[in-house]
Amino acid sequence: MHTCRWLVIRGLSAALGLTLAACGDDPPGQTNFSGANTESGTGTGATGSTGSTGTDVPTTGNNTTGVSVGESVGTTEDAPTSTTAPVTSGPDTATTSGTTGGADSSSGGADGTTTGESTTGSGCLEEVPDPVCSGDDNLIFVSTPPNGGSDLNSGTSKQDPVATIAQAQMLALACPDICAIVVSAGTYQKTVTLGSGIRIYGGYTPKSFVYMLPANPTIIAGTEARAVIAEGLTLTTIVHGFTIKGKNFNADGTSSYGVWVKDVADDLLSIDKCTIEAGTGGAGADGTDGNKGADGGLGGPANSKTGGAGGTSACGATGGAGGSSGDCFGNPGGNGLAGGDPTAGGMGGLAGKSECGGNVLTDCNDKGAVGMTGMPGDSPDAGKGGAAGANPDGMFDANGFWTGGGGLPGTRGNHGRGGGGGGAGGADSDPFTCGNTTQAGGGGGGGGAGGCGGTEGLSGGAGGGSFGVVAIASSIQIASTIILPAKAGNGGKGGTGGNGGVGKAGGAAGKGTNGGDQGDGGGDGATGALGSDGGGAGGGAGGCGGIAVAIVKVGGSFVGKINTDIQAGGAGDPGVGGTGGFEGNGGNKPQAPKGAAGCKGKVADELDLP
Ligand SMILES: [Ca+2]
Ligand SMILES: [Ca+2]
Repeated sequence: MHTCRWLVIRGLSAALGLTLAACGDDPPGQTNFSGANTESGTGTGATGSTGSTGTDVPTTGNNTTGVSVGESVGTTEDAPTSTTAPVTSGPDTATTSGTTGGADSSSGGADGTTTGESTTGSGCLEEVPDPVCSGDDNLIFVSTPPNGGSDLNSGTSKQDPVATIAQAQMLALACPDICAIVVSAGTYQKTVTLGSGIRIYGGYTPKSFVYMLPANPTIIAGTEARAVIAEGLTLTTIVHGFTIKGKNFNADGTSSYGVWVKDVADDLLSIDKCTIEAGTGGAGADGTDGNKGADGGLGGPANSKTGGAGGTSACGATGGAGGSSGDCFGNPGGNGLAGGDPTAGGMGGLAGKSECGGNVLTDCNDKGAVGMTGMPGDSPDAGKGGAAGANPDGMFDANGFWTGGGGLPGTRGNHGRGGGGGGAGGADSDPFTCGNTTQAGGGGGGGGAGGCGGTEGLSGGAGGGSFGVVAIASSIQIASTIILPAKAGNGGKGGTGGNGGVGKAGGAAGKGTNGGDQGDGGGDGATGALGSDGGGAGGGAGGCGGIAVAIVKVGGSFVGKINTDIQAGGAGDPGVGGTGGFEGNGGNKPQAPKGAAGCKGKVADELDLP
């Protein structure tokens, strides 16, 4: 193997320390350098007691034992430090080679070969970056703050790790060939958006950066709906050795996605040795309840011969106007209306017959007839309950987010119909032989307005999905990874349908004019008729439960799997339908039907969606 080693040659003074890089196989020189290294190391070991670098001692010691890389640990680690700061590197060199190096450095004199044997027998790790063995070059280091990570650091050495994956990616992308990122154990509380060409590896021991995956859980904890985002990658991108935890949601039907991939072709993204724990989907929102319909207005009273006004209505379910009477006529009441709804009834009452003949013999002892009462409005039809959503799979929208199967709202109750106006009384006109008088009838009362229909209950929202990996228009590879969907959200309850408004009474009638003889004069008008109640609205359907799926392939995506273990999540329960509203605001009146229950979510290892 072609190894590079950084070697420090201690000259006459530490201040003039000279650093050389030696590459390849050069046994003679190497031995000498190594010897020099050990010597200078031991020599400065005394100086090493200056402290700050003292922490390196156990670290490097662990390294050596952990991965048993041996000699190159000391040399590789020392070099950059001594390069940047020759003076302070003295202790560093001393400590590392002093402790681990005693035996190692001597064996290390034989260079790569011996190093390989003294480790695992196969040299540096090849599956992942191995800074302990290969040095810090071309790597960006990440540790949690307790382990020394800070985004003010350079990130270019074990001793100088940055604290966030975002900062590490920025630094890695600035490297000439894009540095790989090595991340030590701990929880990184932030959703990661992968840059194109990023290779990021978890599973390293803090400080020493020995790779030991199971022992070093390295966690990316999502802080939004998606924990890891990969979109539009055009270079090979690798995520290795992480536990990826989707964020848990409780409400608003929010879905949780562990790894979300969009527009990544050609297997450019590989996910290796990860554990993907999806978060819980949020419960769907409850449907909004309908409102009670407005009550009708009372019919207006007649004013003597003038008919009363029909009751007013917010929805056009007005009462008919009462008929008015005048010289030798009486008008019928107007029809009540239902605001365009097909509610029947509410015709105005007929007017009373007038007695205005001019026959001096027969037209004296007569009187206008009483007006007829109008018809009350009929009961309107109730609204219908909302139908359930029929597609539990839901769908992905153009932005790549899932929405569950939605139910329908209920429908509005029909409006009641205004009562018909009362007919006016007939007038009476008598010839000169009996007074030559004309007396008007009474006006009819206005019909009461109908109640408005209740407004519909809206459907409950679908529960949020719980997704391990979602690939949209992509082709990716997953290897040696465990995927665990969680519980999807339950569907929201359908909204309750509103009650209908109350229909109101018609107005009082007017009396016919009378000169004193009860056998003569105008007829009385009729009262307005009662407006009918508004119908109750139907309840909204419940929302569908969310789905829990380990791998979703959208738009013909491909997800290659090697040694991938998929476990089952839990489907969201259907939301119940909302109850229907009552006609006329309750009592023993008819009730509109309830909305249907939502569909049950599903559980699947894999699901293809358009
Ligand atoms: Ca008459
Ligand atoms: Ca008369």
